[in-house]
Amino acid sequence: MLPLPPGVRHFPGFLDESRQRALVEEIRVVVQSAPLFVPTMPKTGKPMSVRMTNCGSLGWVTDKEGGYRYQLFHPVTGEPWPPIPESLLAIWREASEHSGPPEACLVNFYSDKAKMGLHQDRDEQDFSAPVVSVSLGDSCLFRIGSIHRRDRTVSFKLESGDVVVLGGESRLAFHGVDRIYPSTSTLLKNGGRINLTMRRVTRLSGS
Ligand SMILES: O=C(O)CCC(=O)C(=O)O
Ligand SMILES: [Mn+2]
Repeated sequence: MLPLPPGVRHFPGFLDESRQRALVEEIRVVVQSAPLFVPTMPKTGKPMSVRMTNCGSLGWVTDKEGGYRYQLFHPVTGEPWPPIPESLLAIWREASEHSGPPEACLVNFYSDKAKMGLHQDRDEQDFSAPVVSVSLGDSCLFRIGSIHRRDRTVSFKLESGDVVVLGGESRLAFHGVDRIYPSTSTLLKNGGRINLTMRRVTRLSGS
């Protein structure tokens, strides 16, 4: 495989099985109060193939009218997002090398056919903090390039328990998920993949 772009760190098996199982239970609790919703693309209103929700003080949402944004409340229930579970905050502390805590954790659920097109994470005000992403359940093919959409990309598999950090030069790198490999994990009873993406949104005061 080609080397990873500078600023991308991949930690295969960062979470052992018992940490993965505990995390799935915590995400179930999050989803009970903040149900998965179908995000839609700005302007066209085309539904994305993933379903999503959030935890944290801010949550990332998108719809036809409002486009990509962070907001304080769930777009369907109108309720504030539930807090980020302590076990996820611990992963951030272990992997981010950043002093401030994450403010948002996007929860993406991929069924067998879901994918995510090449995009940048750039709706945050603070790009000094990395994006820390956790994979649970079925494996996927992840792709990442540079800050220019047309540059060469490298692809690699993400498996359950893997953590990826996008920081430094790659904080704004284009990335996406090309496919899910169904039935490659038994972690989730009904299959599929969960991705948890933690981000800082606002600048830390004093920095
Ligand atoms: O599912 C993944 O591994 C990536 C998700 C992602 O890039 C995002 O939600 O912005
Ligand atoms: Mn992303």
